[in-house]
Amino acid sequence: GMREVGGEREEELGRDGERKKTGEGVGPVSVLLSPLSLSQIAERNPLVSLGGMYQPPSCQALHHTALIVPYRNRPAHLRTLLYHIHPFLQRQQLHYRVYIVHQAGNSTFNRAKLLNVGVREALRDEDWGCLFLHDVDLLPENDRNRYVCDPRNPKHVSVAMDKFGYRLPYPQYFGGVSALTPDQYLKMNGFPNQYWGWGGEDDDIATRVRLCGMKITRPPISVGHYKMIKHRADRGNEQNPHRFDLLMRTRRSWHSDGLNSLTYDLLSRELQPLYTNLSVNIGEEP
Ligand code: UD2
Ligand code: MN
Repeated sequence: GMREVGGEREEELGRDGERKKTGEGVGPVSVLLSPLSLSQIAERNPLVSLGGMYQPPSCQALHHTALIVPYRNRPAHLRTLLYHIHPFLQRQQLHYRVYIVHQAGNSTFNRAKLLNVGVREALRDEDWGCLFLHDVDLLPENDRNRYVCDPRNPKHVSVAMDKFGYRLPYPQYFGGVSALTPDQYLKMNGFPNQYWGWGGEDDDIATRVRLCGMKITRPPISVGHYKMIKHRADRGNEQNPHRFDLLMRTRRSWHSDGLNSLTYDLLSRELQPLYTNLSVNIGEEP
């Protein structure tokens, strides 16, 4: 997005919505800010293996999804996402792995560049059929929201968030959660690396989709329901004052700025019980 939705305060999500144990077709699910520690969450997910990987034990998964999360300094949100998303993905019987792409250091946050790093690193591990690019603070509320790709077109998934009154804020909106096959991602030269700070990068991505001849698909509003954990603006992710200028140049820049111009230093790759942590130095705004 380009404009901020103002005045959010930090507060707990509502009452405990302890959900049903079994998965099939339960429809809407409720979410809560996780009171559990990482090790308690890991205990509850015994089938998740080191690095945050899962394969259904009694069938051959049809879908192979990498969940990629741009991240810095949101420990409570990360715990809540993991608490919620592991059971959610297991109910879908996917083969999946969770990647946290951690921007090391204090340079201005760069969400889209972190996503590029996550994709490149994830594809070193496996031939993923689907890349799910996911904000840390968004929790899917409906089990019918399948974390698989549309083979024809990039999919924007978080179409109905509580913070926007469960509607799309504007037609080209592409923020939050999206899903692309590696082919779709390569075709658009990945995401822009030049957006430092808050805003604009998602609109650039939506423009790229169009410029390279694809269309954005979306699930029905009732399926693409998400709760965003309320939060303040982060230090180090101030509104990007260049975003409007950058957006006017997308048509000219997308060929040369993206996956083909991506540089970074991978500082570490740690296999945690619930996720693979990629700590990366992505440099700073020139
Ligand atoms: C909106 C979009 C988001 C992105 C952003 C503009 C929604 C739901 N999401 O999010 O996709 O387009 O606007 O850049 O509308 N993060 C950290 N640490 C930080 C800063 C950011 O981990 O210090 C990550 C985290 O995954 C977070 C995401 O970046 O969810 C987006 O940042 P945000 O949540 O502060 O921005 P928001 O909610 O306005
Ligand atoms: Mn957010």
